[in-house]
Amino acid sequence: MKGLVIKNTGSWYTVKTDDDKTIESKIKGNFRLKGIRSTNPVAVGDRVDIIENQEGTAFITAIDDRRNYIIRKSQNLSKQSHIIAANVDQAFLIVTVNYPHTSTTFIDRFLASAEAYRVPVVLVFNKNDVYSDEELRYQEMMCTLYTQIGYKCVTVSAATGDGIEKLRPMLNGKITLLSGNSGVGKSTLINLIIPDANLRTSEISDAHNTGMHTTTFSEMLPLEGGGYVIDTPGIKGFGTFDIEPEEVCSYFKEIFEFSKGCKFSNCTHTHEPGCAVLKALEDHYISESRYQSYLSMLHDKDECKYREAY
Ligand SMILES: Nc1nc2c(ncn2[C@@H]2O[C@H](COP(=O)(O)OP(=O)(O)OP(=O)(O)O)[C@@H](O)[C@H]2O)c(=O)[nH]1
Ligand SMILES: [Mg+2]
Ligand SMILES: [Zn+2]
Repeated sequence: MKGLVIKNTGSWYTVKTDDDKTIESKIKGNFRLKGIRSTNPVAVGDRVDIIENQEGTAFITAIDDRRNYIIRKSQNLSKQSHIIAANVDQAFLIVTVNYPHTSTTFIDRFLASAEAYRVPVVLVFNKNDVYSDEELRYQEMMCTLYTQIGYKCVTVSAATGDGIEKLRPMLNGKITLLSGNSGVGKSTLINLIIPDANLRTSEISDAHNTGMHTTTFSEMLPLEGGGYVIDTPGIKGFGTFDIEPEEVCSYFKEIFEFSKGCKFSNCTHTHEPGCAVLKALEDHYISESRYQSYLSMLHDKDECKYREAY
């Protein structure tokens, strides 16, 4: 029997079968996935084969090839990865300019990893009901920056419902992953879009201005008009990226465009003469924050080399 993994809590996976039954399942045997050392061999969004057993549960016996996946590398040296979800049509990155503050480095790292796996991203700026004029101006600046690069940006408030109607048509019939830092309002937004989802939410900490990691497992929720949204645990950071320096640039859309004009084909856009990226940065066609994020990802590779040497 075939089905879709809609929830994963520890070693149990909730599978929705093609004839619309929901069965708690466990993995049978060892799945070896090419090249990925993952803490979860099966992820929410995976299409799987299952065999039912006498206890009313089932064994997962095979996984279909993935169209794509969103992965988070662990921050420690184990180099283990966690697959947040597989086979998604798009991701909504929920961003808050404050309560908690989402950094541009975090946004850019998310966008770069989504580019790497070819998942389109929409930036959803939430909590616009609580901001000062200054914070709203900053939010607008961010929207302008990312719109110019080519990302769709939407401003909403899950508290007042402002802007939510803009999200609905974008969700219809698609599998959409919601991601972002803890406390930005992912679960609150889903509760608003799917009233009987009843997802747990909790206030952010006053002392640290960060979320409490309320959602601990990814979960796929069906939309009335077809499609799914996936609620995910808040992420702090992405750990390091182990990608070749020449490759980093291709995950920053606008930097990549300018890099075509560089004098040297192996230009790292840091010091080389005739670098079209540095020129564009100087002329403010590339933003300082995006360039800093680019440098931080180039640097990841150095860190990895450094670590491997010891
Ligand atoms: N003022 C205001 N508060 C909001 C808004 N959206 C969410 N919140 C509040 O922010 C807090 C965190 O919301 P959650 O939905 O739990 O955040 P989350 O992103 O799911 O967090 P994790 O599950 O920890 O990743 C809750 O107290 C929500 O009520 C909003 O638009 N405006
Ligand atoms: Mg949550
Ligand atoms: Zn260059």
